[in-house]
Amino acid sequence: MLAKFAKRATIVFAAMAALIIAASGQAQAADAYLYYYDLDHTRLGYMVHLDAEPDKIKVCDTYADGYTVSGSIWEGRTQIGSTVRDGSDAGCNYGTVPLESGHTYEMVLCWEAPRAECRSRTITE
Ligand SMILES: [Ca+2]
Repeated sequence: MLAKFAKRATIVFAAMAALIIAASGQAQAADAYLYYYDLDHTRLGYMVHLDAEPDKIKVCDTYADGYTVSGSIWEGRTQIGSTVRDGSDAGCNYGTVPLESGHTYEMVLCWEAPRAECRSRTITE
């Protein structure tokens, strides 16, 4: 009888531990970074999705070359919020992006020089 109770208690505790892990994983804010390096491995800029309420993006130009960088968030072909640009002044620029939990988005960071490419990564809110 005691052994049976102990076994059942163990199962309950294991289930509770799993629940706690799942809950803390969901509640944990996870900021996502996207860096833009050129072919010489020079960092031209970066973008961060700040996983707060409301969600924000931070865009930073880190290379004084006369070109800005721009960051944006996309869900498929739909842009969420506005494009945030930053030049080579001090500090970074911010924008608010209304992201919904459970959705998958693309962070896109572009170097605004002629014929430059963009970098991107997927995030799940
Ligand atoms: Ca620049």
